[in-house]
Amino acid sequence: MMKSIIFDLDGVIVFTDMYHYAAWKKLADSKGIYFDETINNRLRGVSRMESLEIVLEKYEGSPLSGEEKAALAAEKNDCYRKLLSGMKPDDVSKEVRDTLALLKKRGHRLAIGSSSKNAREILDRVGLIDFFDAISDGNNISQSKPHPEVFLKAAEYLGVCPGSCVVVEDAYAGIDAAKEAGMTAIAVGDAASYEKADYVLEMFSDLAEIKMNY
Ligand code: B16
Ligand code: MG
Repeated sequence: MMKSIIFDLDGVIVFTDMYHYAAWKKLADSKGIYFDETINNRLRGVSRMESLEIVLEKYEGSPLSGEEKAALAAEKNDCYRKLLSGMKPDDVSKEVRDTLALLKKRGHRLAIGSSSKNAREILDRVGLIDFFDAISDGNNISQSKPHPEVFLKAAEYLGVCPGSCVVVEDAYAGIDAAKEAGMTAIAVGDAASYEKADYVLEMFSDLAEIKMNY
């Protein structure tokens, strides 16, 4: 039996964190809120509204209502989506594309497990939407990483049990979510230093070297 592989999107397949940064920075600057790349790193894998709460830790104005917060999140998302509109197939590296193709050819089922509500749009723009057998994203979950829901839903959509899934993640919260779901956690990028990961990838293509049948 081949393991199913669930990929986080931002930071693993594509690198939209610079767009998230630009959009949050624009919003923060317009409201006089201090924001930098260190704060942006804390937003990795975190839902939009939870990200806003982190950004607002530096807000010094009068308390904001739920409606005002929703408006701020919408403003950030409008800006982010404008930046996404320039994405194209070249935004996925040859290495990532070739590795996904190889894993698929070997018979692995592939899924996305992303906190983003824009995941389908991104996958569509980079021409990968048909590559995945299931997509679980910010639109089908009520609790975001480190809660395991997004990965458990991906397994459910694939019709496989969680124990037969491996997760590829760049965020600590995502590694925690994978372990909580009872899945094998493979770390890339920022998560590579996290001791809870079962495997660490130096390069995305190393994924093809890990034994993933059982
Ligand atoms: P959206 P991932 C996450 O994607 C991003 O890492 C995180 O920075 C973002 O806040 C979250 O998606 C929600 O994104 O505003 O597009 O719904 O890493 O889980 O693929
Ligand atoms: Mg990520």
